[in-house]
Amino acid sequence: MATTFSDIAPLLAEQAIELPSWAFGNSGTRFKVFATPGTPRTPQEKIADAAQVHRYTGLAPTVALHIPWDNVDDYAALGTFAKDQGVALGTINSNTFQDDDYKFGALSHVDPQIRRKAIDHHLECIDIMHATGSRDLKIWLAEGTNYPGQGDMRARQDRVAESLRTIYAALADDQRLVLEYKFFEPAFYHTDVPDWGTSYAQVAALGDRAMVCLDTGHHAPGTNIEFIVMQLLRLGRLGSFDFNSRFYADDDLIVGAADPFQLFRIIAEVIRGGGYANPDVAFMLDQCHNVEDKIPGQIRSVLNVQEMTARALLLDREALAAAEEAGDVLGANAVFMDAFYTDVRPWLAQWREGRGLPADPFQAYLDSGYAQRIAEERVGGTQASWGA
Ligand code: PSV
Ligand code: MN
Ligand code: MN
Repeated sequence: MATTFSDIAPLLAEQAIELPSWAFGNSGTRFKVFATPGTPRTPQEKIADAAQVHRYTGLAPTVALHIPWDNVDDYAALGTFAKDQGVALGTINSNTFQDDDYKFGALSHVDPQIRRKAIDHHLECIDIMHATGSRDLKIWLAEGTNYPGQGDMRARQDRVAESLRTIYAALADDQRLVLEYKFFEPAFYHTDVPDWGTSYAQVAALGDRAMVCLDTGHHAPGTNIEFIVMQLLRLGRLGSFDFNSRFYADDDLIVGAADPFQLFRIIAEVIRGGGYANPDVAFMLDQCHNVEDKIPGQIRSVLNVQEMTARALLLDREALAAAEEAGDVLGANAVFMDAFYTDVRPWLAQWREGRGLPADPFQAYLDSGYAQRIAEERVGGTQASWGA
């Protein structure tokens, strides 16, 4: 029997998407960062903005922090502040890419003292996780080389493994390490964790609470990302997503903007593999809003994820399986495409209203006057930016 909207309603109610604190700061390219009035100046203001997204969509109950960009004296108090705003603090992201010492690597550096410094930064992040009640430590390594021969790739890999072992050993039993991969940038010849296979090999050597983070923008163009999703779920190591979209490289644009069909295919595979509404697989955004307003940009993003999730949940799996088994190539593809082409927006609007949310969260936010208020109130101080 075909899946209906009422069948999927309870599953949709379970959706939770984590927002990155850095999405609320100003960002840009190496050519120019355009500032926006009302941009947060403190971690508290970023959290307050993130809470607006949750308030109008009901989809974004947690906010990820980036250390040291979100440094505060009292993280437990920051957690209480978040709670008062209606959200909770989530993943803690480490940062080993903005210190001169890390020019030639951090966890992979040849100098044991620099490796130690990078490891200690992660131990500090774990302390913060204790104060915030965060489960996940997310590590993205900006290390690698620019020229063949510049470094010994094998020795670097071994040093990353050893450093990760030390960090993993410091986690509490209910905490996880999530290792992100990226095939280029800032290093351009090789990166030390370039692909899901390397991330998998590294985390598998650590233990059950080490997982892979899949950032949708971190693959070569044309990569079949849903295949990677399938494989990591199959191996029990898909820990989280960093959702965003891209036309060219790591563009960090609004998820579902560049290729909604790819987002649909990814989420369909998550559902197929038991990763949907499964706390083991965290849905997060990793985006920057260079020219669009940030809060509406995040609202649009979580709604895009919700819409593609609804479509993917509507996929008639029985009909699909029957067509697949019968070797009915076009029939199977038609079942798949039917779900993708279903316009779920009118139904989602109604469903939201039934749950006490605005039918159109985007418009409700624009009408709320919040943007005008923060533009007036947040004068003086330094606006946050991606990187501060
Ligand atoms: C850099 O590519 C990056 O976008 C990674 O995806 C991290 O998740 C993020 O920055 C924050 O460190
Ligand atoms: Mn990322
Ligand atoms: Mn990235």
